[in-house]
Amino acid sequence: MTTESNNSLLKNATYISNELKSIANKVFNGYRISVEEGITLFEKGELNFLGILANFVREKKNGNDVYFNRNFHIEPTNICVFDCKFCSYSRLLKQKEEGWELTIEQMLDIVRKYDGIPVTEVHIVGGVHPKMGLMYFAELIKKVKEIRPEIHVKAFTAVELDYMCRKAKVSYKEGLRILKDHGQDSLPGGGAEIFDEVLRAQIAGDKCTSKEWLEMHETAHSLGMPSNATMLYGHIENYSHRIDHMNRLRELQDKTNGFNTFIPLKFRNQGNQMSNVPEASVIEDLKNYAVSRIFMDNFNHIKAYWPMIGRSTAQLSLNYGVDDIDGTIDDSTKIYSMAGSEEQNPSLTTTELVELIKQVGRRPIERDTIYNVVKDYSQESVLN
Ligand code: V47
Ligand code: SF4
Repeated sequence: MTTESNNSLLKNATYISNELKSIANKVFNGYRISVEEGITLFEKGELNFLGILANFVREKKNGNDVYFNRNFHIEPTNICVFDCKFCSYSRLLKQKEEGWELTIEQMLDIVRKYDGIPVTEVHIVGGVHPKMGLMYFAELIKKVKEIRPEIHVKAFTAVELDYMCRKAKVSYKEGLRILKDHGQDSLPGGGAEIFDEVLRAQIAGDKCTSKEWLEMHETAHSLGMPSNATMLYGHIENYSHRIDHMNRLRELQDKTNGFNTFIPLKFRNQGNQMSNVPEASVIEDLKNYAVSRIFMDNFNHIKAYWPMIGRSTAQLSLNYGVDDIDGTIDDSTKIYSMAGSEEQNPSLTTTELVELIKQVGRRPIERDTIYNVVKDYSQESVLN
């Protein structure tokens, strides 16, 4: 729909309040909405109204394209010095027998398993192990690159990096420089959780602060390492907390333009200390994607992490602002399966992922980590 047709549709819609109409006007005319307006959208915007706005922004930025990439995950360990209340995955060092610790050789075997398979990215994230330090991981990355020189290494959340730098007694800049020199290309978006300091203290007590998370990403961007950003939602936060979180990211993006994508992560409540907190509904998930798309006007992409929300909601999300459904993953990403994700053994072949996108009338585009087009699958009839 054009801006004009959207504007006239709204003008005549008597059931939409003037307050919402004025926000819609801003969106259709390309203006940024304020923090207050973001909260109003969450509180008063009905799902279909939000969907029209979010889809307008989504199609303006990314047309009919839906991105995915071919990647695999390495989770070095689930031993963690922290004890986030929402985490179902981590084990303390004293519970070592319930956890895992991969050796460098075991991790390199995972890389070798993909010999001859055209993956473009390896995603390395795990618990914060007290004995796996900066130089250990720098060596790992160097060896990964020796096996697969062209692969993009997206590794370590700001939480893991903050701990590594502290232990090694180096600044964020020095630590990231060492990892970059050993072959790390970018940072994933994890560890952001919710930036509000009061809530963060309650659910993610002693790990790096919001300020430190943002500083790590700012430093990475200054070194030419792009990153992603996440937000854990649907737990004890309210709408103001969500918009505050997004606003801090929007402000940093204005400064650095180093974020590739924003990934809302739905809180799952199985097997953790917050199992008493009910999970958000699918309607809430879609509202959250839509408001994220509308509010985060300087982020090019909004990603739905399909193993977490499941294939059907991932398909629906493509009409509510999402333009990326992450990767074809055929190993077990345990951080979600242990928390009760929709997909217990997340695995989709490229053919299945392409079909999932085509089924809802969008164009499947395989991308690399920084959104270069690897292959346009929209015209493919026989898929590999
Ligand atoms: O920071 C942990 C989340 C994150 C639960 O950058 C949970 O491309 C829901 O950040 N319910 C780590 N979420 C994973 C992550 C990620 C995932 C996919 C792609 C990218 C990317 C990054 O997982 C943690 C935390 O927010 N998490 N436990 C749970 N119970
Ligand atoms: Fe450790 Fe990350 Fe789990 Fe927190 S979310 S306990 S930092 S693995």
